Amino acid sequence: MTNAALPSPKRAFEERLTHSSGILGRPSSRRWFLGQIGLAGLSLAATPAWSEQTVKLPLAGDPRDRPISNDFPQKRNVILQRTRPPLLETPLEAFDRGVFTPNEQFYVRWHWAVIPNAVDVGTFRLSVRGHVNQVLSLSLNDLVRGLPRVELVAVNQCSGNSRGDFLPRVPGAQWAHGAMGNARWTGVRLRDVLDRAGIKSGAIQVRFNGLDEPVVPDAPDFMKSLEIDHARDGEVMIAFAMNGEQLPLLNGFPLRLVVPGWYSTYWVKMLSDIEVLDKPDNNYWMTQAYTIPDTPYANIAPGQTGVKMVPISRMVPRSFITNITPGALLPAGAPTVVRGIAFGGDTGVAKVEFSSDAGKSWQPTKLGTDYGKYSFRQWETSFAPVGMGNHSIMVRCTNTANVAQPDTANWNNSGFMRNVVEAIPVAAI
Ligand SMILES: Nc1nc2c(c(=O)[nH]1)N[C@H]1C(S)=C(S)[C@@H](COP(=O)(O)O)O[C@H]1N2
Ligand SMILES: [Mo]
Repeated sequence: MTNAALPSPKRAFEERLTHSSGILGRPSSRRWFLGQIGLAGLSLAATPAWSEQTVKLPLAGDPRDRPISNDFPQKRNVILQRTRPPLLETPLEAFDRGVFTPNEQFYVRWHWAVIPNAVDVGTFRLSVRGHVNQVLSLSLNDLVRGLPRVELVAVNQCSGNSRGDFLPRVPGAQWAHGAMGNARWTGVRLRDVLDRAGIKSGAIQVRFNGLDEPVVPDAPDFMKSLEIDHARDGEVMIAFAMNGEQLPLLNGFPLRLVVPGWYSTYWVKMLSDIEVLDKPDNNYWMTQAYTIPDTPYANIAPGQTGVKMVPISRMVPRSFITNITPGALLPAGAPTVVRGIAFGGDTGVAKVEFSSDAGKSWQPTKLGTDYGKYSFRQWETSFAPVGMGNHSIMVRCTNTANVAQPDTANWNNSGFMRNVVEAIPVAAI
């Protein structure tokens, strides 16, 4: 068989999406099949059979030990933070292996535990309604075949990434740095979908809802909204693939919103309903949860009250050393390669600098391939630790808007938006 006779990956992907009856029966569609099986493994994970292997997270407080889990569908070697709803963290070494975070190690975060076990790709519909000229009910086929396809590499980061480093400590998932990931997203422009429905004048926001539901009836369903101009900026997309494969169920199969440069709370998963609003969305998830102090770096003093709060939005620059972990022993006087990843937040990476003397002096690093302004960017340099003993190594990203990471840590009650220059203690021997 010649290569030309093989279906292209794109074609094969379309076939998986459009032949729903054949999907379950066709062994060649194994990945898609897994998406159908869904969360069957979740009930198993509720019994503590997982904890043979653990990881020690370099957090400010206990517990630092976390199990490594293989008990969730389509996930392997992830750090278990919580079982129901699933909170799974990406181990740091996944970020050292490449600029794209593998789907099976991509972190997972849900607010409510009622998540469909499976989604039938044949009957699934995305509704577009509200302040529109024409209500739409779109099948996956309509989206995949009927609209221009777009692709974008972007970092998905939880607002509370690195919350475990907040001092004084704050409640919420005690994430280390692995509540983030970088992927190539494939889908359609939200704008194209909205234009097909036709937005009526007077529309001000667009609200997104997924198939997950609260565990008790009066709890607020998870929904997020964007301003109409943001929703129509041509960058916000409805993704149906991630790193060239269908979305893992736990990352939002079959559709999720991608809001480049914005914290992932807006990246609504299992997206099934889009409502154009002519009034501001005052739902709990917009006005109570995911708000930050309206101060530089969302920073306040612990205990400070009377602070104006605003919805969290754009991300800020961050960078990480991925090949040297806290407490590492390095050869004194000999060159050591140091590398990692950086991202600019809501814009690209301009430069990444490295310090081996706790921030007194900085050296430039070499940047890796540029996959676009919303992507991780790899960086690398080398240094020779001067003298034996303890050192603090650091890395600092400056983005293309000339915003650099701060050298003191922010603090707020929710543990949001950490982006301080991180210090890694090492010893030269
Ligand atoms: N439907 C739905 N979408 C959601 C959420 C949710 O609870 N339900 N959580 C949001 C938050 S706060 C985060 S951090 C991201 C996590 O995305 P991931 O699980 O794909 O990493 O999903 C976002 N989208
Ligand atoms: Mo989040």
